[in-house]
Amino acid sequence: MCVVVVFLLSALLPLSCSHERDPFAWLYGPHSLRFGSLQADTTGGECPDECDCPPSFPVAMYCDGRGLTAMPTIPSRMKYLYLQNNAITAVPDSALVNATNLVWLMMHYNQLTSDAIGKKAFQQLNGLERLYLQHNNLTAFPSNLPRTLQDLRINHNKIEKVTPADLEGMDNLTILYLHDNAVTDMGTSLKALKSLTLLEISGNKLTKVPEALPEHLHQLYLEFNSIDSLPEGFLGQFTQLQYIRIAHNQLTDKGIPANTFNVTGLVELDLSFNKLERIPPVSTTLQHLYLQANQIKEFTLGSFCSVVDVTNFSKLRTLRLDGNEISRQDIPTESTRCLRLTSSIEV
Ligand SMILES: *[C@@H]1O[C@H](CO)[C@@H](O)[C@H](O)[C@H]1NC(C)=O
Ligand SMILES: *[C@@H]1O[C@H](CO)[C@@H](O)[C@H](O)[C@H]1NC(C)=O
Ligand SMILES: *[C@@H]1O[C@H](CO)[C@@H](O)[C@H](O)[C@H]1NC(C)=O
Ligand SMILES: *[C@@H]1O[C@H](CO)[C@@H](O)[C@H](O)[C@H]1NC(C)=O
Ligand SMILES: CC(=O)N[C@H]1CO[C@H](CO)[C@@H](O)[C@@H]1O
Repeated sequence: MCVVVVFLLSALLPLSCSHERDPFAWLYGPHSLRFGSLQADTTGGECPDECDCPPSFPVAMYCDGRGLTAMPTIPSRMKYLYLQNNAITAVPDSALVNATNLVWLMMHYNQLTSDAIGKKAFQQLNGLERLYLQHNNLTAFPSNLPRTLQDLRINHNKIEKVTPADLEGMDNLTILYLHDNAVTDMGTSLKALKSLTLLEISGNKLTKVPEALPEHLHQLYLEFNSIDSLPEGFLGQFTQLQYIRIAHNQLTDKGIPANTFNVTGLVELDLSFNKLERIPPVSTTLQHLYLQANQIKEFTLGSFCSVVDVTNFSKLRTLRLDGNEISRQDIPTESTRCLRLTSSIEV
């Protein structure tokens, strides 16, 4: 169908038209890119042979999944650069010098090591908002990352340490994916991230909750670490936290200060696969509570409701208690007055 349309249109158009920027570029499939590139925008340099630069979207360059082992040359007009799924090993200081207009830089699934990234490689990218470096072989944060970043994904690497200098001044960073690294300590490095709403730091080697967490977090994911206790007043510092997951850690009752989770605003709390022996008190506003695979021996209705009447009842919808040391008989019948919205309690 498309082929017929293109054929008819080109037959009807005067020849001179084809010297202009091609108005029908959007009709060509990906296989026609070579043809399209005859009229391609070459502002700031030619498209390298190993990449595609669609004439219909002249500020994007697609070099993903082509077995590249080195950085291509990058025309300076490019804003969106796709380099993922290659075997690129290095980003020398000179590799991005002309790419100062980049807004997105996708480099996930490559073979980057920290030693092979120039100290100033990313420094001049003054408008960069998204940087994807996940699934590489990095052992440290690259130096001098642009402070303009909003979304930084550096998960699935081998990073052991995060320092304040790595993240300082990233006032607009809202998303940070750091999971599946080997981080043992972050010091106060997260403190400066005043816009951060999502912190994913599961699958590291943390033994405690990072200090100075940003107060505007909405989502905090700390699963698969070795955290055995939580700081006093831990959730009081957040004004907008809705989702917190601390599953697969070493939490014990002793490590959780009284009323830690009795805070309004929280929607989901995941404490599964820990070593809890009792149900911690939670706010009546909580909606989803995961406690499976702990060592809970008793069903304490008071953990959900301290009083029960027409207006005071738990808003809990999901309650998982399977894989503990209680059975259905341990749940008193009056629970239904408190847990009115809970569709089923899994034990
Ligand atoms: C940067 O641009 C200059 C001038 O156009 C060019 O000579 C050089 O090869 C470019 N460098 C890279 C790494 O693209
Ligand atoms: C990156 O790590 C993988 C898996 O650990 C390894 O096979 C590969 O050789 C490493 N690449 C470099 C460049 O170090
Ligand atoms: C953050 O965003 C604001 C508004 O777009 C901008 O003025 C400011 O320069 C940005 N800050 C950084 C560190 O890029
Ligand atoms: C939670 O805290 C409120 C006061 O902020 C208190 O009235 C309520 O009893 C507490 N809930 C539980 C289950 O301890
Ligand atoms: C203990 C408790 O939560 N009591 C509340 C019951 O509901 C009334 C009306 O909404 C509140 O004023 C009480 O604080």
